Amino acid sequence: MPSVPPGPVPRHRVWPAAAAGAVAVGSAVVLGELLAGIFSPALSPMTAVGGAVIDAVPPGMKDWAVALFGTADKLALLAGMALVIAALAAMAGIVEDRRRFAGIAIVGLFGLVGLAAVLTRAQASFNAMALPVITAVIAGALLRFLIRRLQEWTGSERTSDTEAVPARRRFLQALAGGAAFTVIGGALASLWRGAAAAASEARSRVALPVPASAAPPIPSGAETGLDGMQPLVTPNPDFYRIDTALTVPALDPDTWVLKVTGMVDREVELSFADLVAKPLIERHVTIACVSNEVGGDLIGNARWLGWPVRELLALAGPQPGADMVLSRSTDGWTAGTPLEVLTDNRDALLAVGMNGEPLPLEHGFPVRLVVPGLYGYVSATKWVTELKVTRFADDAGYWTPRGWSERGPIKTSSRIDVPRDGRGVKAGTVMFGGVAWAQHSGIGKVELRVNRGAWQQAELGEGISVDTWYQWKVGLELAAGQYEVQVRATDLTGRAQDEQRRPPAPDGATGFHTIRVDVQP
Ligand SMILES: Nc1nc2c(c(=O)[nH]1)N[C@H]1C(S)=C(S)[C@@H](COP(=O)(O)O)O[C@H]1N2
Ligand SMILES: [Mo]
Repeated sequence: MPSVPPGPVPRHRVWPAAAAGAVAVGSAVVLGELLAGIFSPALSPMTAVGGAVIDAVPPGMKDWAVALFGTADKLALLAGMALVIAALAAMAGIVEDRRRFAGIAIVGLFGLVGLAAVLTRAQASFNAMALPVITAVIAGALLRFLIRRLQEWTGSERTSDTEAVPARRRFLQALAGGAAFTVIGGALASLWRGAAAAASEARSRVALPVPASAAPPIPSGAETGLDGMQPLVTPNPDFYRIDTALTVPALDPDTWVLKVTGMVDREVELSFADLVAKPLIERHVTIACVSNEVGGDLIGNARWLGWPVRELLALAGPQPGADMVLSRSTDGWTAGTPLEVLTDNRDALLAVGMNGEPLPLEHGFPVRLVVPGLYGYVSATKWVTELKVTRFADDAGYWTPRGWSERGPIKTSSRIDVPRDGRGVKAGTVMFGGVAWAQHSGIGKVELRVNRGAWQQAELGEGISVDTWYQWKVGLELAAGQYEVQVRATDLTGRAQDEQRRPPAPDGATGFHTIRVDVQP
């Protein structure tokens, strides 16, 4: 790099330095918003900062803003934030050009403000905290890069004529690239944000009906009460999320329709209003992902409100020969479910509610399928818009041609949650606890063994139903030392969980969850 002779900063460098600051910070903020759009709208740093601003301004000023901008008040706030950020970023550019790291310090302050805003939000999570940090780090790096290019250009202008023109071009190219990313990415991010905001708004207007058949009450003996156990009913924000959707689909319940097509006597169309007017039932069902490793956490239990799928299928009248329902999501994703499972007496639901709320956007708003006993990839279609009655011989769900089995009944399994793997505990009676599941058959018993010794029966919590997981606990007498502890579940028909270790592909992992326990004197 050519050395820069000392002297006053030339006036013509102020504007390019300001532009470099604005472009660096703009690109990083846009990247943060795009990442939020991809992972979850709830992670958006701009939304967190905006929310904190709304909470902080005095009520009088809020009224004034609403009076001035009407329903565009949120948009006005975002535009205002963008202006303030651009101004501070331009300043950071100018400052960084004069004094190395001074502008980066300003950018770091931005990151801290974003982080503080996230921490004031209700859904503050580790992931949400990562985004402002990533944004600030990238902004700082881009700022340094652009200012370096700028200084190479202005430096070379004073030292060599031949270097100045290419150096200028390099700076302007980097600047233009960043500006283009900011504008195009920003437009994309605001489109996503608009769609997600509209869907959230529509969701907040949904009033779920009272179920015609309420969920059976949770038995008092269902929870073991052991410290460190996962909640028996998984709260929505903690529920695992798996899907192929790059951005969360944003559907409008007012225009949503579900079509029943294919091998049926009559095609049926169902609107959201039609659906919620049906006699809905509410049930606890534990759903699981086929990718869940033994001992993994891609499983959750919720109280789902919905209409039995068999009632809808009965209206359409499946034709003889049909053996599969291909459910399709608005984004084209599909699952192939045996027709039999959707027409037998189990509570397979077209669900609209999750734990007393409309489905969260990430979990399929406005309507998804929930089928007790089957892995999600062959049953739990979110944002569902079509049920095609067909045959396994003619159609296949999304994952089947990609190496996963055509059929995916959930395998009986169990997990040790207390103590955590590798954790040290005190010698004496060591309490163990966890969950076990055999959806639609129910759990009959859970046993533990230490260092491959004899199986010892655990105390089994009362199940909510055969379609949910069961909690269990047991105290074992252990002297100081290192132990390997394994768990095994047996369903109500007497079938024990498969001992053979197999990976998740092609139809679900098997083997015993095994933990190490370090017992201290
Ligand atoms: N539209 C759509 N629905 C989908 C999927 C998907 O990729 N797209 N994935 C399925 C899989 S593999 C699982 S395990 C469950 C997960 O549901 P959850 O994200 O609500 O926990 O959704 C199912 N429904
Ligand atoms: Mo899954």
